[in-house]
Amino acid sequence: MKIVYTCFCTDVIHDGHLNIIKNARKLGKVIVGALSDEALIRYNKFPTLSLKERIKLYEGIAGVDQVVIQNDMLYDEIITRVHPDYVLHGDNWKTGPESILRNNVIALLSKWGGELVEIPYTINENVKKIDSQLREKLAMPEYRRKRLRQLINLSPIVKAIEAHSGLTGLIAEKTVVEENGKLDQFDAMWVSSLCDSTAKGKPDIELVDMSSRLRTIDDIMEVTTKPIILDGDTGGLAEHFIYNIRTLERMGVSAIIIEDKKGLKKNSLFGTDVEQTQDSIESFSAKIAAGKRAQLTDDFMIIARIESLILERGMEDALNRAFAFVAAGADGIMIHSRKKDPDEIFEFCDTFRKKNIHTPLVVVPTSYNSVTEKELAAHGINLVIYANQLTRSAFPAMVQTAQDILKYHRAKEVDSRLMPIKEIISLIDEI
Ligand code: SPV
Ligand code: MG
Repeated sequence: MKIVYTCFCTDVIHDGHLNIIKNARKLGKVIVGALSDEALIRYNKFPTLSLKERIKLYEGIAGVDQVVIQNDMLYDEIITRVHPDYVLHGDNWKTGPESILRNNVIALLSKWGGELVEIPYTINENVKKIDSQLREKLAMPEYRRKRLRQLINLSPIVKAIEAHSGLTGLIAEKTVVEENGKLDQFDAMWVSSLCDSTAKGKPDIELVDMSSRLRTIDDIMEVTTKPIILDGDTGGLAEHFIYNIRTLERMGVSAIIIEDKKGLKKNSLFGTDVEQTQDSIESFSAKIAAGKRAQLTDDFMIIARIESLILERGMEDALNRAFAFVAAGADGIMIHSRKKDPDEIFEFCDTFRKKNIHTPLVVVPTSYNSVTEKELAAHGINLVIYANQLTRSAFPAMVQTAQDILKYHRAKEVDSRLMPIKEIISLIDEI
C-alpha cells in the first residue's frame, strides 16, 4: 500500500483538513505529521493545545491511519523517516513565505522519490470563521499572558521587538522572513518607555503616565496576539505598583520589567552623563516582593532590571543585586549595558549562571549591537529585546520626506521612496 504524508499545524480541524484526509485516503495509507511546538512557534501558529492534545485530535479524524511528530518545519528528517510515496498539501503554499517549504519538499521528493500532490485550498465561511476564532483565542488574556513563559521554555532565545502603536504592533506580529529555507519571526513585543514617550513627543522620564501607557498597550493588543513585555521604568511607588500589576495581568500583559532606580528617571543610554539615582537593594527588593504578592496568576512575570553597569557601580554590585532580587521573587533579571561590546554582559551572565541556571536572563543590545542571538544564547541569555530600532528607522525617513517636500514644493520627488497608495489602503485587514 502506498504511503501518503501530510503535515498539520492546527489546533482546530476544519473542512480544509478533512478534505486533505479525504483526498489522501484515495491514495493509500494516511500518515499525519503533528508539527512540534518548537517548529510551530517559528511558523506563526502558536499552539493553544499541547502536542499530546494535537496528536489525539489528529488521531480522531476518520481516515487517519497514523500520527507522527514532525520536529522541524523543513521536511528533511520526516521524509527520510516516513519515506512517503505522496506528500499532500493545499495549494495555498505556492506563494508567500511558505513557498520555501514547498521548494524544500519538491527537492526532497526528487531525491528520495515520491510525488507532491496539491489540492485546491478550501476557503469557505466556516474555514474563515475558525481561522479568525483561533486568532482571537490567542489574543485573549489567558492565552497571551502565559505565552512568554511558554516561549522561554521552548526557545533557545526569545526575540522581542519594540512596539508603541497598533501599526508597529502589526509589524512585530506579522513580519516573517525566510532564511536558509526556514521561516523566522519575532516572538514578543516590548512596549518601550523611550519609544512610547518619543511617539508622543515627550522625554523618557516617566512623564507619560500609566493611563497613557495602558492606552498604548490596548492599541497594540487590539490588533495582535503576541505576548507583551512592558517597560515599567522604576515601577513607581510600591503602593502604586501593586495596582498596576493587577491591571496588567487582567489585560493579558505577560511581563513587566522594572529598573532599580528612583527619583527622576532618565534613559539608561545617557549613562553617567546625567544624574541618576540607583535604588537600594532593600527598597527595590521590597517593591518586587510587593508586586509578587499582588499578582494573581502564575503566568505573569516581574523582571528586575539592574542598572549597576550603566551607572558604573561594578560587576560585583550588579551580581549582588541579581541574587537579592531573585531572592525577593523576581521572575527574571535584565542586565543592561551601554558598552560597545558585550564583554561585561557576558561576564555577568556567565557568573550568574554558575549559581543560578534557571532564572531567565534578559538583555537589550542597543549599543553592543554586533552581538548575535546565537552568542547571547550561548551565554545563558533567554530573552533579547530590540528596544528602539523601529522608532529609530521611521524617524529619519519621515524627516527626510518632510524636508524634501519643503525643498521641491511638491511630493513627486519623494514618491519613489514611499509605500504605494494601493498598499497603504489595504495594509490593515478588515474583519
Ligand atoms: C526603553 O526602551 O525604553 C529602555 C531600554 O528602557 S533603554 O532605552 O536602553 O534604556
Ligand atoms: Mg525605558
